[in-house]
Amino acid sequence: MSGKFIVFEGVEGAGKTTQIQQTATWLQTHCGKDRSVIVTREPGGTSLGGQIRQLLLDDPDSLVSDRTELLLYGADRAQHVESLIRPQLQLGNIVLCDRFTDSTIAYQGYGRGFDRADIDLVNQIATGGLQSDLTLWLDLDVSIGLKRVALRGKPDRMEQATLEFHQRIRSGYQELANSYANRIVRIDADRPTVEIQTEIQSILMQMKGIVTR
Ligand code: T5A
Repeated sequence: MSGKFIVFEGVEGAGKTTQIQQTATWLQTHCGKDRSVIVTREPGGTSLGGQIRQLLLDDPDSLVSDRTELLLYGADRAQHVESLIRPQLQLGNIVLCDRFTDSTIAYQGYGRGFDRADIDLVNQIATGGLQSDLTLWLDLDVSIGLKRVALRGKPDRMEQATLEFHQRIRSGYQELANSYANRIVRIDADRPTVEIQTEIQSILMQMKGIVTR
């Protein structure tokens, strides 16, 4: 597989969507004419995934059991990897993905309390072993992130969970970053967007096989 797979992670409102869009615009003019930059997300990166996303997030009052939630995120990922991410990487393209396997470890593992072995099994089935080449973890105090998303209106099913739930998720990301320091890079997300974007570009410029000019 000759493409590059770059994932953006973080708590609610950390600024992933904002940064991924700016990164894509910048990368498209710096990664070479023969490659495309693909922006996608989980859940909801495919047509089937869009329907799974609705089931998972849209109705804040829907009763989705924790096990069902875990498997729906896994199902969304399986479809995403097979029908979009892997084919794009095989074409040599750069895939920028808003959330991937670390979200399941952080949210369903640290957040909901599932055993790591169960999470790893779901992730393994869904991805067939595909991992990111680089994960940019936008680290932000959860109360700041939740305030940002609250300004957008009614919270979705995950956003309305307790502060403690979101704090466990942030701790989970910290532990993941400690364990996989070669793959996960922490970025302080409590800064102006332009500063964060400058740091991301600088990280990508140092990464082999991304920037050609
Ligand atoms: N989930 C997902 C799981 O539980 N398990 C899984 O396996 C997976 C894959 C996805 C939900 O699903 C959960 C996690 C989530 O709860 P989502 O709607 O995709 O739902 O949620 P998020 O990925 O969290 O997306 P958000 O839009 O909520 O947050 P972003 O993308 O991190 O933030 P962004 O860029 O949209 O910014 C939010 C607001 O903050 C402002 C923006 O303008 C925007 O208004 N902002 C800033 N403000 C000040 N300073 C900055 N630096 C700012 N950057 C952005």
